[in-house]
Amino acid sequence: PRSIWKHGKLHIIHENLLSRTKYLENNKKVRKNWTTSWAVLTESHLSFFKDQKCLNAQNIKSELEVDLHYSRIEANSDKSSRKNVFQITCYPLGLELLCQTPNPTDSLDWCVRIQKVIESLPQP
Ligand code: I3P
Repeated sequence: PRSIWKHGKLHIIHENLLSRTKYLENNKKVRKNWTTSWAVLTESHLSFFKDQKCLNAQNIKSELEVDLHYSRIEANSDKSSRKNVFQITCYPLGLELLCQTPNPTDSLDWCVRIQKVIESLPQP
């Protein structure tokens, strides 16, 4: 998707494996389906790719892309029995995403970085 490119280059702030599931879609609760894929944080988006190799492709295609302009992050979530879960709410999509890492430090690291991106963007 074009939106994660800047001056023809993908400006990656952070990337790593990240587990995720949708919790709400179009403001409706959906059945959880946890998947682990390659997550990429840029200056405006959090995008998920099947694997790291996908980023080398000509027509780079993400599985899911969250516009952080209209998003909020919470470092904890009571919506899962799993550990190290944080939650991203994206208003235009009516989307709530739960994200998880095996390690608490990595989870907090994602949160801090994503929060910084959100704060750097103009808020509606
Ligand atoms: C769900 C699945 C999820 C689990 C969820 C279950 O069952 O086990 O992993 O969420 O718990 O309902 P199913 O596969 O039948 O959809 P967590 O792993 O986040 O706990 P929940 O009902 O408490 O949301």
